[in-house]
Amino acid sequence: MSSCALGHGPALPPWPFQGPLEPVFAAAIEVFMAIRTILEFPDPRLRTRAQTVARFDADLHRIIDDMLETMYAAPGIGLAATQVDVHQRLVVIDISADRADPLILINPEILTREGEIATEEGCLSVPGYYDEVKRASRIRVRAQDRDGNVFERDCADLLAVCVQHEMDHIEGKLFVDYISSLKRERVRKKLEKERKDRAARASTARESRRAL
Ligand code: K1U
Ligand code: ZN
Repeated sequence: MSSCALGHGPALPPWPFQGPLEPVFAAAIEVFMAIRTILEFPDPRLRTRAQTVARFDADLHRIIDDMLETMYAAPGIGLAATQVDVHQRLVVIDISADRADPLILINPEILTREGEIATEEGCLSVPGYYDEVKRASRIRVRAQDRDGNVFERDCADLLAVCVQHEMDHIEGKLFVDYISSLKRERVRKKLEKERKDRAARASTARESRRAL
């Protein structure tokens, strides 16, 4: 790791940050900005089936707040805990235009499904890829809120699609599982190449800083 010119610690990486950061900077960003790293396909951790949330405490509230901040910053209209490597049954959603109407679903269950809707979906864990997926157009969901209170909600259209997409994440399922294996393999190769290129650029940048 290169040092700061005053000898107080590691030198700041060039802005904008690209690729993996030195652990000390990644930790500082997590503490001060609470934006968590989103796992990308084909990371095997995205295939984990999440555990039931049992404790509605300050740790859970911290994860929820970080997930909301991460979703708004991405930007996205939803985020599942699995995507930030937290394997608990927790999702956050906000499809509102003013980005000020968050819906938090803990231990969600779909009680009823009706109709069908085909939507062009995206995923923060599959950046740059969009494809049509057919899902139920109206669902009734039962979940718990951040304090553990049980509630039920009817969801339609984009909200219904988003809830189903996020609930797939906590089962370890991705929207690319609904497309052909040929397309999925193409997406996997492209994202693997982008990840390797990013890592190589970060390594070159580290070497250059060391040489200074
Ligand atoms: O789970 C995720 O990865 C988030 C994903 C949710 C989703 C999108 C589309 C259909 C179903 C579920 C996203 O938010 S992708 C980004 C996106 O759709 C968007 C971003 C900014 C403004 C509007 C939409
Ligand atoms: Zn997703």
